[in-house]
Amino acid sequence: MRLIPIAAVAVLLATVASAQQPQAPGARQGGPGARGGGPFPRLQPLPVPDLPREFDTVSERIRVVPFVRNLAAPWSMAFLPNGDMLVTEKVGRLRIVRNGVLDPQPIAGTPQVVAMGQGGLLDVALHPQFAQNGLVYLTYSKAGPQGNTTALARGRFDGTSLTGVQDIFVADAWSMAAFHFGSRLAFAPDGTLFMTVGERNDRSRAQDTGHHAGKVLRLRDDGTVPADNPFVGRAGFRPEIYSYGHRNMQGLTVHPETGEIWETEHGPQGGDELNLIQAGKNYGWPIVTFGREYNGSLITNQTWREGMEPPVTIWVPSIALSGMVFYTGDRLPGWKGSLFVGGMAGTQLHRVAFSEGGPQGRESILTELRLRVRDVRQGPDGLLYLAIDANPGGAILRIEPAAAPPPTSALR
Ligand SMILES: [Ca+2]
Repeated sequence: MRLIPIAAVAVLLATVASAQQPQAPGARQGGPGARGGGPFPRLQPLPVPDLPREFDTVSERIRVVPFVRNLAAPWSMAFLPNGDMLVTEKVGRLRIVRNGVLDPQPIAGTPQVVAMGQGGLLDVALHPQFAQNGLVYLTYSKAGPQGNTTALARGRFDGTSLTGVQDIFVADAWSMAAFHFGSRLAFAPDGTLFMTVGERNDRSRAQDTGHHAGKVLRLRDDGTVPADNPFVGRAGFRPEIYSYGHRNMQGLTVHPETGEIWETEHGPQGGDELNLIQAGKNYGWPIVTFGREYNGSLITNQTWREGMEPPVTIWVPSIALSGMVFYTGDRLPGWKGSLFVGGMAGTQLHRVAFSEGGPQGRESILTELRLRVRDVRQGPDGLLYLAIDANPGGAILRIEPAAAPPPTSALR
């Protein structure tokens, strides 16, 4: 087990990029045994283990403990100031875990969601002054005359139920199908709220700045537009847009020291991206990508273009990146400063280690468990919590330190 140096990843990228130029010798459209159509098949996920298990990783020996069971497709987690945890279930319920025990009764007052395909009740975030105002933010798939879209609702949590829940932003990202909703939330240090909206599996929308699909949005805490957004007042741009050219962004987090906005998004077959989000930038989809169509054919032969922001790093094949967090705790000191991101189809927790110069290496963790990791968050106890996407059988796992980490050799 070793950390894959980023330099090696860059070589891999170059290899992949050249392989994606004109068809390699022997490569064919279809061919014997080719099935075409859907994504390349993966091994079936396994059930969440009943008992704690220990694993060696590069910098930590860890114990993985089942924390909460019997959830239906948990999508996101948020820790309350008292240590209790809110959990969204994609099927449309908001749950609460008090002192490690799941309340059998869902929290009342949540919006009616379209629980279909990739849609449902999605992210949950607390207002930065939650302790004073009790405000909880939820993203969800909302039905309307034009099909469904991604909406942001806000309500006040009184410890038992949500009251006064109302939509404070409804994205103009309508579709009759139930694909690519986004929609992660993250509050920036200045109190503005970032929200991702996927391109609804209609890739032409990602470059069309006349609506919200395929965009990272920046809102005030009441859902209105901050006056200093990059495209305010510019013709042809929705004023909520902060960056564009995105596909389906399933992870979003704010760096705890720099305040930078980091985002993950799903490529098609290959080309999952980690992006550093900057105001007004174009992130390229579908003009540039490291991914291919699910039948293996090219989407574009360009992986980079002047004026478009390249990803910080990519995953080929895709692992279906999900929620993420920069680890800042003291309980797992070897992981301090690393970015952790879930992998769903790739059934893993993925670590991106950083040094002063930037991302330094990557490591796949918990592949042995073969679980779809939908979200990862740091608890107030300095431990990591993983939401495992299964229905039935969804769960929250906790990662604790075990014994000393194994000896590792220096990277070459
Ligand atoms: Ca991109």
